[in-house]
Amino acid sequence: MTPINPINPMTPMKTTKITTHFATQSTAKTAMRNAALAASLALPLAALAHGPAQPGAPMAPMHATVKEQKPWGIAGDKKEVRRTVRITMSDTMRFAPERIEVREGETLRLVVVNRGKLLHELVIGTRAELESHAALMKKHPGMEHDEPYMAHVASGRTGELVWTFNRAGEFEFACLIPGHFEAGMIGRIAVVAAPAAQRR
Ligand SMILES: [Cu+2]
Repeated sequence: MTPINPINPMTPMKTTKITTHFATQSTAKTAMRNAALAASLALPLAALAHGPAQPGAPMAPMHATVKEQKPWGIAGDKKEVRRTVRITMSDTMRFAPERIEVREGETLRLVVVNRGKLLHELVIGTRAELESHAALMKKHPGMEHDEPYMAHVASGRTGELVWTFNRAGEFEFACLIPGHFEAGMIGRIAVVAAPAAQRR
């Protein structure tokens, strides 16, 4: 409501308008600063979660089109696939096989079969990466994420991923659904160095 001017009740007081103007301006500035801060804080989480960080934020092509080199490899091209490895997942919280061996530079098609009644997933990474990701999923159970190095597979379904193991080393694959990782739903991937890169 507009305050009544006691001197002339027909003229609304001007002072209210001025203070409102200042208040609006400083609020807008603060909001902008907060938004910038929120955006910078959201980045590390968004990088992990890779869902749309904020509604209304521009949709960046975060996966499929962008191939990001990871310590455990890079998203593969289907036409580079020379070998398919089938891995089954079960409610006993185990993968079969539990260990696969890959040559450095090899692109694998991983066909991931869920024989259980629960949702399972296969996520490739280093032990450290998988552990921190599992901790994050425990904190945010509904967290949505999708990356070229993971496959979420519903009960009775089959998922697939194509990955190029262009870094030699010992890596792991795991189901990071809370409880499953802790129950030992972890497998191992040995990426054997290519002959040219091998030391004598
Ligand atoms: Cu699982």
